[in-house]
Amino acid sequence: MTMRTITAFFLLVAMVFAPAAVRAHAFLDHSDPAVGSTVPSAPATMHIWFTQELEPAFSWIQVTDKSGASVSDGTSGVDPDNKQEMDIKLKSLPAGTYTVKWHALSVDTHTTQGDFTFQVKGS
Ligand SMILES: [Cu+2]
Repeated sequence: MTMRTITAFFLLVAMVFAPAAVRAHAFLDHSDPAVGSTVPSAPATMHIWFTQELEPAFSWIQVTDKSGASVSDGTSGVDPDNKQEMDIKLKSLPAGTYTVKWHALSVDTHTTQGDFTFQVKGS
């Protein structure tokens, strides 16, 4: 192959595979409680769903209160029955605002991360 043919070949390969790789990143799809929502009573578990399957060993989720202290009961991680879902069990939460931070390594080896808040209204 000539140099020009080789260059054209690699450009074609890049065009074919690049969009698929971008689509495959694990972004947050939705959560329960929902991103930015106010819930009437404390949820026992925070569930978040992603657009791609995750690598359990390199993906994590944490929930903290206003002072930055963890409110997890110690159990969190990728759901063994659904690798697009991470769950974290929560202590009994008083009314307040809570921050959820997540870090995900998708099966395509790209990492993504983000955070959001939700509020517990209390009685
Ligand atoms: Cu990716």
